[in-house]
Amino acid sequence: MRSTLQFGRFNFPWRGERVRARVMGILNVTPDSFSDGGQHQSLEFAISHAEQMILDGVDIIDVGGESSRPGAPPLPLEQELQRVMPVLYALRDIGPAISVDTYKPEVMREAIIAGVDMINDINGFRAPGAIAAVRDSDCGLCIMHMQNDPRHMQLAPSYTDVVAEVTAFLRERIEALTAAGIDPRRLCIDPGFGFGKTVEHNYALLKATAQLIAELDVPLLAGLSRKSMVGAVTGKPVEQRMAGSVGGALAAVAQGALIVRVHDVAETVDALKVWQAGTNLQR
Ligand code: 7PJ
Repeated sequence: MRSTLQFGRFNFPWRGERVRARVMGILNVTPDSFSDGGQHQSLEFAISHAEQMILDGVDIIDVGGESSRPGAPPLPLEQELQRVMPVLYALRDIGPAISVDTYKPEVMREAIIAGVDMINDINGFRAPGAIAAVRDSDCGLCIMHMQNDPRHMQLAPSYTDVVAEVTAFLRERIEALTAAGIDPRRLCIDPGFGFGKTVEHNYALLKATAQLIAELDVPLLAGLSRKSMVGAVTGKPVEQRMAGSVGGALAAVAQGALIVRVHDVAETVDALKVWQAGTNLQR
């Protein structure tokens, strides 16, 4: 029975007694995430943000150059490389595992050369060349479900049975990756909250966390930090969704999620520590 996620320099047990939920901190290197642009300034900002996340107890730093907010236009390859690569090289040996949030095979290849531990693909490695780009590395692969593309995904999300359809999609992608010779221990899955889903779809999927893990036999990453599904339940705008996001992370972990992808690392780490100390629940 597979029970360890093996990715790059790291191994995370995800089933059995030694399991500890892990925190992936979001590091956006989009121009709107710092004041007035400039390559040097953005690198300094990224490094100091990463250093703070390390103090806060982060396990994985997820570096992303392209905004995948609903309606966002795609970012040209050269710009994505210019934003992301200096940050990946700067952070590679800083301590925690390093992940890159990209769906472009060219960025995947460069990131692997830079030594990242995980490729986090919102497109589930569906781009032509994506599987070939990651196959011969040892990095982890996060397979996310998305209906449609970021520009169109929230226009009219539609499913007959969202849990069944997301499960079938993820199963097909796991099969495509393993058929290419990729070790299944490198894989994790993600239902893709907010990516072509209504609030009802998102909560149906969150409630199905344990079922997804059981059916697909792969560890699960949940990313709902500050998303509209949190706003829908709390009635809070994005800048007031921290506590709601921590609540959602705990809901996912309580149902067996291994990794939670968050903006608020310190608060999530504290919540998980107390959660872990106060429960005998086992995966
Ligand atoms: C996710 C992601 C997510 C994974 C983004 C945002 C939008 N990668 N990248 N899962 N979301 N694996 O953070 O609000 O949910 S970008």
